[in-house]
Amino acid sequence: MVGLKAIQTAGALAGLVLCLAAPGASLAATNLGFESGNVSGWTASGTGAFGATDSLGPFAPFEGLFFGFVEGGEQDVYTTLSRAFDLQAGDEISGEVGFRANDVFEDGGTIFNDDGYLTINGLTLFSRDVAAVGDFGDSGWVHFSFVAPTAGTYLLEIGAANRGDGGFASAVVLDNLFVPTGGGGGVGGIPEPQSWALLLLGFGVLGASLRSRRRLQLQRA
Ligand SMILES: [Ca+2]
Ligand SMILES: [Ca+2]
Repeated sequence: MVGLKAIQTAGALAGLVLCLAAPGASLAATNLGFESGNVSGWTASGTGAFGATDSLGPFAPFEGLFFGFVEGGEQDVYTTLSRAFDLQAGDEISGEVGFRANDVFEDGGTIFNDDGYLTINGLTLFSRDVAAVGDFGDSGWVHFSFVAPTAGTYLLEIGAANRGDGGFASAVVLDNLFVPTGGGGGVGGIPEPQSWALLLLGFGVLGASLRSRRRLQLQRA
């Protein structure tokens, strides 16, 4: 009887461990490289175009079949895509970003110096404008990386804006984003399907163990 009880206790503990481990389990964030063919998991703002594409001006995917992009819309308003990640101190985010100028710096005395950026928590890791890449020029894919100085939530954002008018929108492109395993929760992260499965498995093991213990107690009575 002692042996059986020990096994039941072990089962209950295993179930409990699974329960506790599930919500914070190390699960990778999905669609970091836009391979879903859309911006699932990302948040957009602004008045210009955004999305996942297989081609934009001179850009082809750095990785896979798709990459993300934002284009300027209304003059001086950034179109953005952003996403939050929970990181531990020392975790490193990296990826490829680029700027495609679809305008000229100056025409007839008017300046159309469209620009774009990539930031993490407001820190600029990439910034280009038409002046930097030339009329209808581009930066090519540029590698970036960021090491979290402390544990916390970090917001990665790309943005692009039209200058001088709202036409000939330039773009910022993003691909091959890498976030350390476990950074997928984001702000108020909802457990992903695998996480729920683990959670239910945990409850199941715990429940089965309690049921068999109850049966034993009934038999003894
Ligand atoms: Ca990709
Ligand atoms: Ca423009």
